[in-house]
Amino acid sequence: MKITQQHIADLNKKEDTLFTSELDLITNRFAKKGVDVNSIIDKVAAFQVAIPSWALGAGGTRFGRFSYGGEPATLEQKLDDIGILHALTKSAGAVSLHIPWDIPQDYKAIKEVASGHGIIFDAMNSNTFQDQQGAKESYKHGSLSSTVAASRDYAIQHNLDVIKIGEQLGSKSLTVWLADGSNFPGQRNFQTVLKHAEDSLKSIYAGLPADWSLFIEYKPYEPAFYSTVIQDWGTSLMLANACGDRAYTLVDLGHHLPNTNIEQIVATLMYKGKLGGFHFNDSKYGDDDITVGSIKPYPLFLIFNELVYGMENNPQNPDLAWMIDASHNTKDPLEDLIQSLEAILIAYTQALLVNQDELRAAQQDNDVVKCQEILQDAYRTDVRPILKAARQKAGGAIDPLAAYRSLAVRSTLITERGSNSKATGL
Ligand code: PSV
Ligand code: MN
Repeated sequence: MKITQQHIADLNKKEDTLFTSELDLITNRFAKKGVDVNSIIDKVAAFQVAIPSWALGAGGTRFGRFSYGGEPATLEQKLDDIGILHALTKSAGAVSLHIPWDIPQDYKAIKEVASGHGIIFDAMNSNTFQDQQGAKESYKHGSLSSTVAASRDYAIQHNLDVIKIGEQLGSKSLTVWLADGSNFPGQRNFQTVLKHAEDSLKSIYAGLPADWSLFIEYKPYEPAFYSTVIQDWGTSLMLANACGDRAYTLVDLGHHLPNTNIEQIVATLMYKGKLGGFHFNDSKYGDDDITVGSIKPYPLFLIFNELVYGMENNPQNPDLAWMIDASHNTKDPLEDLIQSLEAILIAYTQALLVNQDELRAAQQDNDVVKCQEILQDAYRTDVRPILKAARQKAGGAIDPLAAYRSLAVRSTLITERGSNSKATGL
């Protein structure tokens, strides 16, 4: 199924144009505070988030997985699904591939499908957390940090192979998430595994093309339950520094212990020019991978407040590779992704509404109450009319979820692909 510009135009015509008067109210209110809503509309329209190739099917847990029906069974179909998301939202113009789940068979054809949808290939993701069929070495006792030298070499080679695949697609970055860790005290020598991880990452970095970046993701626990080799942002930053200038830390919202001040981590990394990638999701307990903004929208806004400050004030930090890293256990994956994209853009827009100069002055005056008022005035603004205007301007649907439902996308996909087709991934 392909959504055409005509579909969008017809649906937008039917959309309630009430939002324009709501938009006028916001524009006038914030103009008085020295904030230009028209320039915010342009920034929001330009914001693009990569969709991971593993997030287009219904996810699951180790206890079970229930397919949603009409799931994309091939990489082409996954790109088609992202094409649907992008046509509706105009904010999903990139895909992040996971290797070996999605190795292209015909590069030329895959690139054509992607460019036909206006999709670029963002960060490539390696997978050294599972043994693949026919694998010559096992990751049972770790990969880049394994006690077994052959397993380390095998994992390094896999990452170099992923780079080769990415080069053929036009990608410019590699994300390494290392699942290595231990389940029992005493099982590993912490210093030895850290040294192995560092040496392996340096070998991968040495094979990185000159215009590529390396993103090092961290996570406190899971799949290992006692220790994880790259458990926190400090370890990730240390390893990135050991590799070189084009190695960065990647922050995944779900990869923190409860109550961690993620906005402060973001600020620290950007100040050092070392925040490279960002994975969006939300959680109640751990790495739950649920819809962005569904549990903790205020912390998400506070994180965006620091991201916006960094984007505007830290030229030493590169443009970020944004990606949604969520699972959709009981929802239509495409509807869930539309909801996540909406939540991301809402938090971004609210952060853009903060008058940074006014905030800086209140901070300087130690007017704590005013600082809070400035932030919460932005956070408590219903910014959805700004999102609608941005999408309309970019040629997307004013209300993407309503458009998705009125175009009966899921039932069309089920008719085209059947109700038993399954997407690869977790
Ligand atoms: C690990 O939990 C992670 O966040 C990494 O980004 C992986 O690549 C992704 O999830 C999918 O397993
Ligand atoms: Mn992630």
